[in-house]
Amino acid sequence: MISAPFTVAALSLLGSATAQTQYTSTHTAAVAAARATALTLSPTSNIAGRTFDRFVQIWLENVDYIDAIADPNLAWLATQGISLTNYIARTHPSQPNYIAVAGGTRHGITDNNVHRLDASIKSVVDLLDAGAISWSIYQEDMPYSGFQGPSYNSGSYVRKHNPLASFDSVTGSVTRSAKCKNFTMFERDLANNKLPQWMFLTPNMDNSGHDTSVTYAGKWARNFITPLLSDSKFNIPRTLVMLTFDEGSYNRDNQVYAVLLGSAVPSNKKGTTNSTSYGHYSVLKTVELNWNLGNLGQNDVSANAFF
Ligand SMILES: *[C@@H]1O[C@H](CO)[C@@H](O)[C@H](O)[C@H]1NC(C)=O
Ligand SMILES: *[C@H]1O[C@@H](CO)[C@H](O)[C@@H](O)[C@@H]1NC(C)=O
Repeated sequence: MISAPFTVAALSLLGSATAQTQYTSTHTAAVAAARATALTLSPTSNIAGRTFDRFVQIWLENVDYIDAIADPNLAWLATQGISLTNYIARTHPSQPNYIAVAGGTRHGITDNNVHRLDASIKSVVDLLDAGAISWSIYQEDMPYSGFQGPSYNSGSYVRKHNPLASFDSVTGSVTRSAKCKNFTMFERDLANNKLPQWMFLTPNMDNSGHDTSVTYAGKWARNFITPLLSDSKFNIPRTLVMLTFDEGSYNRDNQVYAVLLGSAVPSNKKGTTNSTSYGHYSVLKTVELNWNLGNLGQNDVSANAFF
């Protein structure tokens, strides 16, 4: 179970009393020390879902639907799955969209600043844990599992794009923090056949398109996802992958590209479109119905599910 050197010091560093006051230093020595002790967990499970047995979200940044679907690589990916042509992001700027998909509401957050949501506030991982569905998030360029700082590596990792970092119910838990990992751990978990049933991937600020362009993000997404779709350790039977954007530009209606990929998409649905009204709360609702997890009592309750 425990795949990293694990000491009592690591436990106390992440104890709930010190949630979000430890593990934030980006100084070289502090990072090296934390890397050596931070608990990392790679749980797996095998609970059959109604429509899929594995769910993977990959979020890109800040492009309107019409510009994303005009990109050749994103357009090609759309032909490999079901394109949701009426998917509206929740709000602007980035962070409340990530909070929304994890929490079923923005919890009043309207900016990209560091926020801490009280430990009593639940997120999707409370539902997953109660249902014994293994989960992990993978944040590219995060220095080690459970890092809580606002950014790292000259801002290529940012907390505002981390869906769970604002929830004290996650950061105050040693075992939950140990499942907030980086892309090194994604590659390792993939190679070791240790990917969970639910995962969320955030590419870094270049690969997500935030600091680059839709062309850059489209190339990255196609190059990253295509080999995964033919990897039997990733695209296991009944795998659903959703590629989307956190938000559009400020100039339009916040409609974003959203495509469903993976082995859970029936072959006769590949290359089709679906114009049902969806958004970030639909993602929660879909996962809740799939594994019969109940709900968070927020906007997830009334959202349309994908299936
Ligand atoms: C990713 O996280 C692991 C586990 O904490 C750590 O050992 C590794 O050095 C990190 N990778 C990078 C590139 O920072
Ligand atoms: C989208 O369309 C609606 C209405 O026809 C169906 O009920 C959904 O099952 C369908 N969903 C997907 C992912 O294609």
